[in-house]
Amino acid sequence: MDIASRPAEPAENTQIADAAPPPAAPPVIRREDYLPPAWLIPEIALDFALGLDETVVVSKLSVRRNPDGNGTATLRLNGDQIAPRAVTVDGTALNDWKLDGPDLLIELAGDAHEVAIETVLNPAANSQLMGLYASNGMLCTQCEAEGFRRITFFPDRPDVLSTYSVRMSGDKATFPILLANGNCTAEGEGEDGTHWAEWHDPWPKPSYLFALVAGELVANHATFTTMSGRRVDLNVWVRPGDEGRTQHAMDSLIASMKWDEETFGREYDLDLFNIVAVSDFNMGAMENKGLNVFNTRYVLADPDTATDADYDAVEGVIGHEYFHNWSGNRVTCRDWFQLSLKEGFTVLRDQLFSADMGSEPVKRIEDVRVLRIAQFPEDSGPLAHPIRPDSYQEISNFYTATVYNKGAEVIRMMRTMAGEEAFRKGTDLYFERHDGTAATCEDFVKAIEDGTGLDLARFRLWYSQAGTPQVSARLEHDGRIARLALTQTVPATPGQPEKAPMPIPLRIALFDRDTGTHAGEHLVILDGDEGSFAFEGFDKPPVLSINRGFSAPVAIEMEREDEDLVFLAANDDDPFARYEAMQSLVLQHLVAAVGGGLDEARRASGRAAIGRAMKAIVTDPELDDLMRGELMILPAESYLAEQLLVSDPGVIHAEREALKAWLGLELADELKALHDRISAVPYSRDAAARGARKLKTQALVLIASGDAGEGAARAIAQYRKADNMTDRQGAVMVLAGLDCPEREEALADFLARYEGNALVIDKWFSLQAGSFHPRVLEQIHALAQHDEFRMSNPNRVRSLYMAAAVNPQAFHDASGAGYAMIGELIRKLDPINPQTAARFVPALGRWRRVEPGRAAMMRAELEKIAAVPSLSRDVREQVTKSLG
Ligand code: 0A1
Ligand code: ZN
Repeated sequence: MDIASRPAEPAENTQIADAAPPPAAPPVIRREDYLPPAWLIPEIALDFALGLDETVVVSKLSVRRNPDGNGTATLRLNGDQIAPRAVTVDGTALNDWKLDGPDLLIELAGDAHEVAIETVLNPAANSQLMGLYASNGMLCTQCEAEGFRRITFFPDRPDVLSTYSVRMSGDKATFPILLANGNCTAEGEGEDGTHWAEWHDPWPKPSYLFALVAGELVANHATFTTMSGRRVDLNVWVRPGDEGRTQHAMDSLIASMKWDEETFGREYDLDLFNIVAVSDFNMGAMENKGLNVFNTRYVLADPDTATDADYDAVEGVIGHEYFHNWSGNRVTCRDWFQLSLKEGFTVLRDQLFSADMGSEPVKRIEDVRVLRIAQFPEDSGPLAHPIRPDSYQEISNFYTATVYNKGAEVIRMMRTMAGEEAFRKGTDLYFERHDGTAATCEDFVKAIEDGTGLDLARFRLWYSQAGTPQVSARLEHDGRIARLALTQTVPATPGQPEKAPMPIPLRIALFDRDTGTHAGEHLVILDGDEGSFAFEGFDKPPVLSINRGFSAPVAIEMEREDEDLVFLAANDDDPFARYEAMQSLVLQHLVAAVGGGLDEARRASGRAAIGRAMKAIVTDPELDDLMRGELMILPAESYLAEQLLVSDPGVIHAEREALKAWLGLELADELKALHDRISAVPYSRDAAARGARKLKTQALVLIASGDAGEGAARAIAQYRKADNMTDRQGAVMVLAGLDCPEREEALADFLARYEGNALVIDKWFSLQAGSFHPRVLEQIHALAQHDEFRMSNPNRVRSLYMAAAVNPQAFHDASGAGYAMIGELIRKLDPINPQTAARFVPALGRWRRVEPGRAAMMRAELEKIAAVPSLSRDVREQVTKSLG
């Protein structure tokens, strides 16, 4: 594609770019440059005089020379947008401290000193939501990864572990509840309506796990008795009025604590565990020691306001944060390059937990879908990085699907190769060896190697190489032997042009076409560029079921007859493989259609095969409805785009929508019968009723695709009759995409009904921004002007703009207006909240994989962002890499 021949940029941008000197590139931090800290801080005492507009912080550090450090006399304390108001060393005021950029440098003569520093903060003005900030009248902190340095000067790196004592005081009416890590050791009344509390955390921790919360909060309280008989007080703290929506979070916490004891032998280690829900939060939640801070989204749930998917997300995130107490807190990371050490492992743990709490196959399918939608594109784009990156400019940009979800897949492969029991030996050894320390990914692999007996020498490549391996498979039949030939290639990624082959564990089975059964599953490990595996005892060519359970995070390439895929979709005893067969069947058809390679006859036969398979799924009496719902989901447009080097998102969208419409008409009777049957199932939280609800909306989507009138009539009926959010949201989702009067009725009612409920208003925004309505872009622009829209609240920004950025119809509008909208958002949001702004860049960054006309417009938007001189480090890194 010839980008140079594009029309010139608008004049104003050229002027900005010409007038200002090019912005300095942020420094690159490299993994290979790691050095142990020169100074350690075994203890820290923090005193906070709290106020929303002014909080004074006095920090007292016991500073000790690190015998393993480089011996320098200079103590470097990181800072970020703070200034020292006073500094003392061993009680004497210091006047000759130096600032090096944002950092404070203090020269120390001996090996042990007491350093005290005073800083003043304005939490109400902290729109980045990092460090200490005000949210909805309360104060809270977010320190991971580098937020602590926005509170006080400190060696803000995860390998400096300290014991924290915290005192806080403030107006009792404004801050009736005062919380920090660990246990409350004393509290009392002060003068003029103030009060104070002291907290002590006996477990040494890095600064990123520090937390403080102060405000008007109410608790759902319970207790948990650990396996060794210790009683733990549990609280879920929320704003008054929200307490009725906390029981599911509490139940999930108790279930997590029990599960971690039973599954990983991990016991909780404090007498108190607090969870606080805040409405302004950049991410999902944070595992601060003994004081988890959560986005309200992952705490509050009741049937009237939360969907079944929301319930599952609450359970998963509560589990995730709780599991961090061991995989993250007791054993933390040596440096941020090791982030996947805690995140990959903890995601695996939360996935296994959720699988045990609900349906294992359905959970596996959901996890793979997320990986394919979020991680595969990352791995094949300009921001691709290994699960253990080698360098970064802004660490916030590395909280990615690669580090989290691919990280979990990599550990899952070790578990698959070792078996559950041996894997547990490995994790026990890991916790035992590294408890109380800051460890590396290498430490983890070594412990698994030693504990399981596996040889993971080559497997370590999964930590250092980016890119999704492509495995091509061929099955040959000769005499009584079936021979599986496999080859792998790992695609080149930025900075990694050459790749070595990696060990890929593939669970496979060979099915007899006549009986629909197989003689047992095999685990084959493709360890080199090529491998050949022979299986005896087949008189006829068997049907291959490969990468069962998605045993490896790879893309399988294989020419398959439609009839084999229809066979597997109907017969495979591995539920994931059944889903996969259905996905492949549809994918194969749509890829051919998008590529223009289908004549009418092949289009008709392809559709007929899909229709047959779908009909079998819709009507199979053996299937439970939760699983049926999974099997009915068509591959996402972004996953379809992944199959092609360069694609036209407009054609992908049109072809996929056309297939949905065809299915809706072809299976109209079956779908209507299904919708009628499941509409009669009463609300309950059991699996059968949840399955029915999931299916209700799936059926509705296809019915509406085939016949908009029938869809609208059924959707509004479902909306009016709904006694829960799953049904209500599903109906609004379908209506939001239709041009009909019922749409306006439902949207207006939904808004009025949930006035004042921020999480549900978020849904109202995202349902509209995510719709395939013909005028969706216009609607999004209008929503941005709505009274309820707030640029300062990340949940609201995401509900409108992330929904738009992942909506192919809005984002890839042929006019380029979708790209311009996201570009403008990034420029406007960056000065307010750079972390959230940077999360929108990857959507534009995929321009190389898009047809030339749109690609030029996407690139132009990135250039326009790059021309802003005051860009944050977060956005600058992402934009530069995306253009590079
Ligand atoms: N460790 C958290 C994720 C997290 C990271 C950074 C944050 O800063 C805004 C917040 C949360 C987790 O994995 O849950
Ligand atoms: Zn995490």
